[in-house]
Amino acid sequence: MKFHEARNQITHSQFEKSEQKAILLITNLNSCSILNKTMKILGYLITCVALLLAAILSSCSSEQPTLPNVVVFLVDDLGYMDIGANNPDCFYETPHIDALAKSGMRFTDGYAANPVCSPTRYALMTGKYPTRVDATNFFSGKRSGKFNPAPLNDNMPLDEITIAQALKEKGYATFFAGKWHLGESEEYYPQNRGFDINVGGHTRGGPYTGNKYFSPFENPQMTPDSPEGDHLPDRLARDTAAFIDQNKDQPFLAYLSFYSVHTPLMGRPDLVEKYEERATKIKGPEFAAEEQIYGDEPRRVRILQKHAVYAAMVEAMDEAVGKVLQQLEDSGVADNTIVIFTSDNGGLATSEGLPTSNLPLRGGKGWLYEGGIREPWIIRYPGVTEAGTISSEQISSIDLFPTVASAARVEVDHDIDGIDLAPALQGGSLDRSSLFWHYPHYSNQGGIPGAAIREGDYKLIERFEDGRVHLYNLKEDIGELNDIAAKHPDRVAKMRARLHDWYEEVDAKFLQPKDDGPTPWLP
Ligand SMILES: [Ca+2]
Repeated sequence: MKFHEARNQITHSQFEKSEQKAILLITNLNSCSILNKTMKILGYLITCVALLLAAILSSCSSEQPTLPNVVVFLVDDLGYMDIGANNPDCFYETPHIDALAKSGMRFTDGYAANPVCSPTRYALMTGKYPTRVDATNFFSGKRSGKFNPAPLNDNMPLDEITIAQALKEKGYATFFAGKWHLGESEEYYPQNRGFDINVGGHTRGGPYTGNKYFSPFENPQMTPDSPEGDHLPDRLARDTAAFIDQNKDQPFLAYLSFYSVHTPLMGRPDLVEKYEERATKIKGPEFAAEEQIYGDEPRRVRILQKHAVYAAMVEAMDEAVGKVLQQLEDSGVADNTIVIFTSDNGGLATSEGLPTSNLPLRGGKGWLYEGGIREPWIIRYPGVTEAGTISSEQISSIDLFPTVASAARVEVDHDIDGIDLAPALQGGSLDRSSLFWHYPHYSNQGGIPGAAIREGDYKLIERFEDGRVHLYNLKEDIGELNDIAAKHPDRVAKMRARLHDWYEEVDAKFLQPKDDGPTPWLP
């Protein structure tokens, strides 16, 4: 606000009155003592200045737009191809998520920071690569193979600044519901990491207490428990909706982190029945063979979506998303609320019931192939995103913190890895050359210990047992079936060098020898 603009906002009558009185004073100067007159003139001038200052202040506050609310939907283990918006042939119905995509921006090349859970959740909370704190596997996954895994830090360190803390300091009301999986004891739980309210977030990575997805939930952080017959995604959505309505008159952050659609595979009976019937009409081979890290046998991978229970879980989650989105409308805050929808890792395709297919993406949860890391990413930012737009910018979980912080006008004065997505949300491109993944672990799903770097259309995967690399052109080969490393030695050398520089930058750790065992490869 410029000085003259503020001055113009002083009402004419206020100015005229002051000016008239000043003129009157000047013409009467002769009849009073000089001191007296000077004091009176000064008094009127002070009045003018005070009016001007008041105008500046009031115009500043009226010009300042309200801080936007933020709603984040994080779905556990939801694959890129599990929503209709990304997959027109999707077996599962996701009308509310698809409608959200139509009203905002959908990203085709959005990623999770890691192929499994806790590291991605750490990245979403902090804006940093999980490797910086050795949070490189789900907490506390320490499975070994030919070698021992890299050391794992299985708590989100207490000195990290979470997006909830950053917004809370800005005056936001902050709410968390669902799965947390970022620490083993209460000091690490959401209520101690920036959230005013925590419904159900604790140390476990799934709904493993009580009747699991159906009440009683017996979740130690969810009181009171639900009446019998309640379904977990619906309970979490109702609590989120209630929080939104109670806080509609002030800025808020609502982080709904579904336990769905993670195992145990349990669906609402009416939905299971619906999809069982539909599954009978789906023909074709359901499974194929994938390479794996354990033994010499190939691993089974699902290549056809037709799992009725999983489908029921996806649809119930979508219904819960719809309930929260409807509350934004009913509370009159939809036009000032940023909605973000994403997942923490790829769809589960190679273990624990093999419930979904990520085809044409290779692999799934626990793998560095696209099936393990490419995610649904939708952002609706009223006034910024254009409805129904699609962006192919490469984005990652690390970008949530800076994007939300920037929207909430929070100054970020500590180092993070993510970038503000605002240019992409406005339809432009991002200033980013590389994205990195680092997974020095033997996944429960058969995935290999390794790392990956993506630059433009190219993705390089480096294996940690023996240092082998693979290069794929994702534009021509999204299924990563055609390794072109041998044809592009220069590109391989450059991407590998940048990956190795990044290892140094984030102090990456690698596989360890077993007692008296062979020494693993090191970069
Ligand atoms: Ca997960």
